[in-house]
Amino acid sequence: MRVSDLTVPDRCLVMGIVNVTEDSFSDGGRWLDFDAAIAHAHELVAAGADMIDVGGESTRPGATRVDPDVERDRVTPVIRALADAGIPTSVDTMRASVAAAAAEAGVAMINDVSGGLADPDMFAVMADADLPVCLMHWKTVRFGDAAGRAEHDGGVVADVRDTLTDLVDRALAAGVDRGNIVLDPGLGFAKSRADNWSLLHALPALLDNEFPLLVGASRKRFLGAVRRDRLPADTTVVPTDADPATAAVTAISAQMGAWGVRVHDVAVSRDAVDVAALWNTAGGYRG
Ligand code: PMM
Repeated sequence: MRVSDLTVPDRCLVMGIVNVTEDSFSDGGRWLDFDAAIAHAHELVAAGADMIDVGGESTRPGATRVDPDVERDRVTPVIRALADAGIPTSVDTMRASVAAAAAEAGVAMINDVSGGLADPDMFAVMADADLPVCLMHWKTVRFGDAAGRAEHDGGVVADVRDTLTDLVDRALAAGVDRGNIVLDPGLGFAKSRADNWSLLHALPALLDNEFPLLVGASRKRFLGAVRRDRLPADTTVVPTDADPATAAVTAISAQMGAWGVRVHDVAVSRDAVDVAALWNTAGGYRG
């Protein structure tokens, strides 16, 4: 399996999210049960997902870390069942042991929000599995504390670029294949609202290298704030209210050449990437 095997020709890939967790920010507890997780994954594929990201540990601000065995036992049966059904998956984990078990279960990609830094064995497992890997930027003093704002010396865009370059170097040194690396700016991870918008504004600069880019903006607080900020202060805004803003980010990211988007509401983001693809080819009609 190579990144190119997952890449969708002529359009941005849509990765649907199935969090097999109790406490993820927008969907915690909904897909903890195996049957519910599988049914939801199938719904996402029917809605247009190209692959499914399966996570067993929440990274929401304030979340406590789950036991490694619990995390493994949440994700591996789901990955195995989806692999048996021919559905490509990624495993969203910061643990080398969980990534290795997921590889054993037939996962197609390892997605590590710590960029390989949270577990000293992660890069070796990535190299050994010989699978596509997503290395995400998360500058933090404490894994599990996405809310803690990090200082990004020299500006967040330069920091993300430099850090991602460093992660690539470490991964390559550990034996990860160059053709297996996907990068992710880590929207919402120890970043202020302004940081997130700066990174989206700078997407062309982040895309200006050889590695495919995954954008994970779905339902993040800075997108919820788009609507909340123009409504009366006492209006309740729930995470799903950010789905239209997420689709807008998807459309623009796709247009700029993002490799993929990681989203909860697959149908609207799939519409958005299809619109971008049709726009770019004049819908196949040339006048
Ligand atoms: N965000 C979350 C979890 N995993 N993985 C990647 N590669 N990029 C992300 O932005 C990302 C991620 C947190 O979102 P969730 O709790 O809503 O799943």
